Amino acid sequence: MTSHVEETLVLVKPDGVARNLTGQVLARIEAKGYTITDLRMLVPTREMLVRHYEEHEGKPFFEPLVEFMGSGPVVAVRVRGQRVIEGFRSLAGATEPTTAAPGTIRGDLGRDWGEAVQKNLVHGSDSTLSAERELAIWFG
Ligand code: IDP
Ligand code: MG
Repeated sequence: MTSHVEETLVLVKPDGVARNLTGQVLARIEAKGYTITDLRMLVPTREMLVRHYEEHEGKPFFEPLVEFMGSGPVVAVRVRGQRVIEGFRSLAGATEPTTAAPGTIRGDLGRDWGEAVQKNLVHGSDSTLSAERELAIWFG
């Protein structure tokens, strides 16, 4: 069997930190069996966020997204495991918390607040390329 041990970037977004859900997110990652290999809390700069979300530049939710992500502390987590990139995306659930499946972080803990940006508690890298790029932004 092929080994795909890899690392992903997880962010507990400002809504997750403000709602005191950081522990629950970390607990779900650990309970699943993945390993947290680095972690930091910071208020990201606009420059970091524009780089992080470069694929979304020009979309109607881009400015609200950057503003929201810079509105308070974020917990950045480096997570390691076999197929963890795909595995954490599955734990996080769909982008829209209203329809994210129950059992997922977004489905269990999130909801729509009627704002220009979906506040959905967590970010997870979506590919090995994104993970490497994003980990460099958040952990240098
Ligand atoms: P993902 O976080 O599930 O990978 P992306 O499409 O990469 O979703 O979008 C990045 C973030 O931008 C989402 O997590 C969400 O906070 C926000 N977002 C994405 N699409 C929309 C939208 O259509 N309306 C409002 N906010 C959105
Ligand atoms: Mg994404």
